[in-house]
Amino acid sequence: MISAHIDTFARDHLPAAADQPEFLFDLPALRFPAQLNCATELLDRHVAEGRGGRLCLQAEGIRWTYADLQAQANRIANVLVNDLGLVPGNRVLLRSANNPMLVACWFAVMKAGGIAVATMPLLRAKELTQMAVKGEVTHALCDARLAEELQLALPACPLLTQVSYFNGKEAGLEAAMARRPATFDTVATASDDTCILAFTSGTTGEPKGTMHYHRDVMAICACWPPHILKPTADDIFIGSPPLAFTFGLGGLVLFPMSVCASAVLLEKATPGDLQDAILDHGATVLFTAPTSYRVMAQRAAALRGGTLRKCVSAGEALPAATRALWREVTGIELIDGIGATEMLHIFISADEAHARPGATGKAIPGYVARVVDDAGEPVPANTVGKLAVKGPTGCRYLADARQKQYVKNGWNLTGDAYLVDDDGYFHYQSRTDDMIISSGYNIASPEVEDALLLHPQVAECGVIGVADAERGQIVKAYVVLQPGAAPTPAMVTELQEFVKANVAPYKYPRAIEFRSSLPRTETGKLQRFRLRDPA
Ligand code: 3UK
Repeated sequence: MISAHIDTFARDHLPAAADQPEFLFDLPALRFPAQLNCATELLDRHVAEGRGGRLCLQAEGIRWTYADLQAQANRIANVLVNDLGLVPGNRVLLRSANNPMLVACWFAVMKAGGIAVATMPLLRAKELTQMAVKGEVTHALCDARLAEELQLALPACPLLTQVSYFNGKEAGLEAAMARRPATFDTVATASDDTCILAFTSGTTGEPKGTMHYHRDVMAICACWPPHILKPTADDIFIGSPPLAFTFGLGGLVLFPMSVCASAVLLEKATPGDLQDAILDHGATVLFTAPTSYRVMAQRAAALRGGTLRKCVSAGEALPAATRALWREVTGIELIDGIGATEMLHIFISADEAHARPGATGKAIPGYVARVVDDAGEPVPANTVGKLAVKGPTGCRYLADARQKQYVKNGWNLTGDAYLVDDDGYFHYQSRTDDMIISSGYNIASPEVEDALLLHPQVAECGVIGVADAERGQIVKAYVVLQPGAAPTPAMVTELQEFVKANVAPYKYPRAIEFRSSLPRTETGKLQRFRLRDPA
């Protein structure tokens, strides 16, 4: 395949062939041509085939058609190439809340043959520096309102010399765009040219950069959406995950655009904001995290019988209690799916008709999954082991020794403990390092959390193992109560008895501490390690 990359950094730092996962392209939709640019497929094609007038993106005060987005992306691509000296293969850091300009910048990078390094708005200078240095980032496009942390990072990023700001009071990127034409010849990249360097939201350690090709972007559009989500061109997508989190990029940009639908982008997407925006825009497809569904459920009766028809949960295990609550309040069965930055998007899921409480689902078309022991051998049904998966996408860490931990014998090992039931459904247990061992019993943190969440006074909770002289570890729960509930010793006893009545009594939390909030990543994941070690 003929790479369009002049800057060969990505290709030079791919994991060795032997350390890469096996890739599967069994579905007809996964037979990609040698030359492929995802911007041609997701954006240019719609305009070329006469769909340029269709609505693409909405945000506060903004309505862009596909033709509008293409024109913006083309102007930015011209600025990148002609003003900022970008050559194909260069890495471009993107820093913004979810808004149409961020999407235009992302497509501009794709069109120019660059590699997008999208970063979460809440990241600080230290993390931005780590990513820019590791990715040898040369360019940055940044929302002016988030300039401060990037500017603090720049002195430590000698290669990052070309920075342009948008959405600011001063004429930055927009002024440069106005001087450039709205046409641009999308670079003819190879289908295996890297176009995304996505850093894992990781709960510990140095961030890992995962590399994804143009064909990987199209592969995720060909697998989960048509088989599980089944969207139409009239759907209006909405959600909370940042576009720097591949859950958000897929759910709010790639998937809607793959069917010529539209998306509503929210810079702030608390559960309350989300609910208001769903009603205001008549949104039909919602992407958010399990905790957000739980909080939204309190007011979500207003959504019943409305426009919303599909609700997707990912990022963390979906408690059966949250699935039941959402269905009771809204009448909608949640679509759960496990994805990972390494895999780009969801690989095990179930549509509404096949949803089972407590199970994530089955491997989606295009992927295969199994549960293995420490030697990599499949374990029998109903036995807990490590989740192993293969498909058209997979883990390629940028120059990282941890590649050998994630990929073994061609399988991607996600770090999750799972079991498969007699019907082939995959049941999440915990992260493999979140198993609590107390008096010789294996106890999965999420199982205890699920049991606590069934109690009406529990808003949120996090369960960890703490060292104990007698039992090795004991189960400790951090609990956020619903507004108005009292954090009393009587409540501790009540919650303990409640758990004992719902799961095997040895799993009950011997210690309970009340908190006003729990530590979470920007992607909504509970940071159990911060409960274990607050420093
Ligand atoms: C956990 C889940 C149980 C699991 C992601 C959808 O979360 C995403 O990517 P990350 O790299 O984290 C991956 C890890 O998160 N997880 C995610 N979804 C579920 N656990 N049930 C789920 N439904 O530990 C996994 O290994 O941040 C999710 C799409 C794209 C993504 N990047």
